Order: sequence, then structure tokens, then C-alpha cells
Amino acid sequence: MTIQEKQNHILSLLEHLNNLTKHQLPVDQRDSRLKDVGHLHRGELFSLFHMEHLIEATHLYETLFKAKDFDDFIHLCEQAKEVVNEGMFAYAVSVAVLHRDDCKGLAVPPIQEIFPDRFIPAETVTEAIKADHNRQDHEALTVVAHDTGNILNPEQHLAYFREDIETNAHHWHWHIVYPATWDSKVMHKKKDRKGELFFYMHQQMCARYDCERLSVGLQRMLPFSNFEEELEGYSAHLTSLVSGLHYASRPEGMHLHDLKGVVNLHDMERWRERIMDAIERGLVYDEHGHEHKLEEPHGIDILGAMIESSHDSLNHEFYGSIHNWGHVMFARLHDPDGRYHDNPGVMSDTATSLRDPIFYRFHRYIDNMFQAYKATLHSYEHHQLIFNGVQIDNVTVKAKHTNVINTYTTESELELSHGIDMKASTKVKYHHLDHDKFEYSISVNNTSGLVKHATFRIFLGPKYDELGNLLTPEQQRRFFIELDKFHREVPSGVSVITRSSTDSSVTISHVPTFEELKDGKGVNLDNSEFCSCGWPQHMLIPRGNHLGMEFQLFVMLTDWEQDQAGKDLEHLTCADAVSYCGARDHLYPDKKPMGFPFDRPIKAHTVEEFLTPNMSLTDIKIQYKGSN
Ligand code: CUO
Repeated sequence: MTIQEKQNHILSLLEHLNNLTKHQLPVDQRDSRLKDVGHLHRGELFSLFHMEHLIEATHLYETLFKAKDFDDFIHLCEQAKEVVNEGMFAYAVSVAVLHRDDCKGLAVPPIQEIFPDRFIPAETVTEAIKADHNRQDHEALTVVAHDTGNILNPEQHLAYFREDIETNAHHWHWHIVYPATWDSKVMHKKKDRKGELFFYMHQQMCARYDCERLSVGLQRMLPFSNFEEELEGYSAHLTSLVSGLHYASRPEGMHLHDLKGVVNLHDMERWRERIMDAIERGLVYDEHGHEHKLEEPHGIDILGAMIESSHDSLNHEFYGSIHNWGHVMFARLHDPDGRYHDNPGVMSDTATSLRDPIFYRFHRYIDNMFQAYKATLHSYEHHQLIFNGVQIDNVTVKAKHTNVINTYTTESELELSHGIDMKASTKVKYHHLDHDKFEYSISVNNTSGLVKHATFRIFLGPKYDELGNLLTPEQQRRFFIELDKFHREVPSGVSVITRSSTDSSVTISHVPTFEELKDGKGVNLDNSEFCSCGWPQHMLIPRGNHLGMEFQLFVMLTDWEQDQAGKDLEHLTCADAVSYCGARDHLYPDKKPMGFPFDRPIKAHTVEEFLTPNMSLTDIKIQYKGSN
């Protein structure tokens, strides 16, 4: 079978999932490997934070993964499609496609086309369905996405970020690449530093959100702080087409409740105390009562697995699952015992959770636990930061104007007809942030007399806080977002290294659409971009403001000979957005702690005190050219 034929099989499996009826294939007519699936009903919203859902989904993706060949895999998928919950099916098939050896080179189609109703406001979807109903011919049609609120709610200023389609899709795809239940013994592949990446990717989402908040004139978020807290309101404007139910809204002033028989607030508090206690003592107890030291390099990875919690948690019973249950509790606080049979809110689904402001406040609360651990490690000493014989002379950002990056709002379209039954092509036109392409130009002086191999680490952070005060290095480090990280040879003497913003190790530029995949355009592109995990390129840079908001670009060179892990990345697949997504089947390609050198508290009071010759800080402006 050709790779294109395989790709077409995957596409047709994942098309029109919103149309599946409740028809079930009886157990005695199913392949015996599928006798234990079909528990979560069709129409319910699958949550990959809910343990019961995850157990069934894991059983399914492991079964699909173990299918003996591609034909057997498709046969199992086709039967599973008859019985399994829609969202769970998309999840399990995607996990299997990403990890089966005979699916290498195949793309997982974009989740926003599989379930557009999880990305596009309900009003817009309804308008599209009506327009489709009324269309006489099979001419393509386009509708324009509605707004989901107005500025009476100041948080609406951030809607462009929280509701960005590809950012939400990145989050869904990240959790497919790193399933919480990943068991390396069953799947025969170890996910390197998975717990640490859980920490880092979500820390970066929070830092990015805060950069955007300052851009639109709001103060940085206040972390969620306790389980009795009264919460902000939120309305999702999404209707799930598998059931016809809306994603629940949350009137202002509500708080979390016990989910009786599932998880209580007391459990959450107890787990948090135990985790904080483990951090303070630097010790974790596993299920057999054995002690494990929380120390580098593995401490953060152990903690990440425990807090998420994932299959790798050393002690589920004792440290619980504070993060996953937190998502479920936020999603169900309006109907905690299920008496109204209501849909959960967006927080239960990785494809939608970024839309809700509580997502960031809750993840900052989680991040604060990781930061408490990092605070137990000593701040980096001078000798851990320097790179002997290598210094940065100058850094400039080259765009239309030097050291100024313009951002603006632009339009894209999303095809609905693969996820929603339509007579012909139906597109939604929506707005999103974007920025001018730019280039870093880094002048390096290598006085060692030898060729050096350097890891270039590039971060961006705001210079001033919400009141206009200069941020101290310790305050600024929580805002720093990674823009790029790459390896280059640095010749002896003075040289200028350039790098384009579009090559960023954080981003992917394009996820192939259903249409492109059908035409063979996205298949095996250059073997690099098809994993669909990666921050969208158009969201690389925070919005900035009309005046030109002042940011600082941090560049640091470290010794690549010491940093590198495993083979060089060039020959790998799915290695386009390694900073937040890792490289498939490969060690995380940088041995330094993720977020280095901003992962640990900084003692230096001023930038001058902090910077070593192999680092530089450059003032740049980000100017928003849009209309609001
Ligand atoms: Cu990705 Cu909480 O883990 O959203």
C-alpha cells in the first residue's frame, strides 16, 4: 500500500465523526480485542483528564498500537468507530498513528477540522449550517466568525490569544504526543523527560499569556490560590455537535465542589500538602515506601509526573492527581453530581481548555509548585553560566526597522465540511494575530583559537511591569518566553550568525489540512512537520502595543558539546518544534534543564550583575499595527 493510500484511510476514519449515531456493534460480533471498549457513551465529551475516560482510551490506543500490520490496524479502527465515543476515537487513533512504525510519514489531520465545533463559536457554526441548508448549488460558501463577548469583560481583550485555533490545536496535539497514561513497557518507547516537559510547556503557555496581558494593558494574572476561591465568569460559546449540548458556562462567583464518589476538595488539599512536603524535604516516597531524592537532573521530571499525574508517578495513591482532577473539577463545578446531565465546561478537553481564563490561573498555581521545587536548588553560579572563549558582541533583530517587530491582525479560513456534514465546501473566516518575519543577527567573538559548537538560546520578555517599573531579573524570568534554540558552529574570531524567525524551534508554520493531505501535499513533507505539535508560528511574538512596547531579547550561547543528547536532529522525523514538543523517538535534544537559565531563581539584583560575556540583552520594540 502506498503512503498516500494509507493517508487516505486515516483521513476517512476521522471524517464526519460528529455524524456517528448510537448504533453499536454487539460485543459478540466484534473483534475480541475490542470487547472492552464502548463504555463512554457517544455524545458525551471525552476528557483526557478524567481517569475513567483515560483508562478506556488507553486500552484502545494500546490495542490499535499492537495491531499486527496496517490492514489489521485499519480493521480494528473501523470496528472501534462503530462503538467508541467520538472524541475518544479521534484521540486513540491519533495516538496510534503517531507511534506505529508502519504509520511513519503519515499525518494526523488537524483536530480543528475533525471537530470544528470545538474551535468555532456556536453562532457561527449555526449560521454556516443554515447557509448550507439554503444553498441551491454546490458553490463554496464562507461565513465570518462571531465575537464571543465584548469589552465589558476586560478579559475579552485576550480572546485573540485564548481562542486562537492553532494554539488550542497545539495543546491537543501536545497531549497526543505525551499521553498522561503512556506506559513505555507496553508502547516500547520511552518518552524522554516527559514530566519535565509537562512542566515546561505549560510554564511557557503561562508566561506567554502574561506577556500578552501586559501587551493589552492588563496586569499579569493572579494565580488560582485556594479551593474555596470565588471564580471569574466565563462563557464558552461552543456547542458540541456530538450531543447538541453547549459547553457549560460559569457565572461569576462560583467555586469548586466535591465530585461525589470521584474526587473531593479534601483530597486535592491533602495531595497538595504532600507534594509541598516532598518538595520541602527533597524526598518522595514511592508505592513501596522507598525514598527517592528530588534532585537534579531528575527531580523536576519526577515532580512533573507526580503533579500531572501521569503513569510515571512514583505514588499515585499518596500524591494523587491534582492537576488532572483540577481540570475535571473546574469543568464540572456547575453540575458537580451530574443531576442536570449537563455538558462539562471547556476545561475538561485539551482542544478547548485554553479558552478559559481559569486555565492559566490554574496552571500558574501548578507552576508555583514546580517553582517552589526550583527554589530549593541553588541559583546558577557564574561557572555554570559562562562559555569560555566565547562572547557575544552585538545582537540585532532585522525586520522592516531594526529592533522593531510589527504585529497585526490577519485573516485565515477553516474548512468545516470534514467535521460537519455540508453539501459542499464551507469555510469560516476568522481573525488571528500575526507578525512580520524577522531575522536575528548575532555577532560572536570566539577568542579560543578553535572552532566551537554553540547552542544558541533565545528568549523574549517584557522590560517593564504593568505599572511601568523596570522588572528585576528575578521578576522578569517568569515572563521570559523561548523564541528559538539551535546549534551552530562558531568559527574562530569574529563572525555573524543569522537565523530566521520562521526557523524557530518552538513553532510549526503549517499543519496540513484535510484537502492538502488528500492531494498528497502534506504527506511526508520533508519528514519534519507532520507531527502537528508545535506552537503556531503566527503566535511566536506577543502582540505588543500601538506605541511599540518595550521588550528585551535575551541571547545566550552555551557549549553544545556538553548540551547535546543523542544523534543530530537533522535525520529525525517530527523534530521541527523540539523546544515544547521534543523529538519523536529521541532524547530531548538539550541536556540543560528546560527553561535554562531562567528555570531557577536569580539572585542578581540587576541585569549587569546577571549577564556573563556569552549572554546579551537587547532592547526591542513590538508594535501592534491592528485596529484595537
Ligand atoms: Cu495541558 Cu492542564 O495539561 O492542560
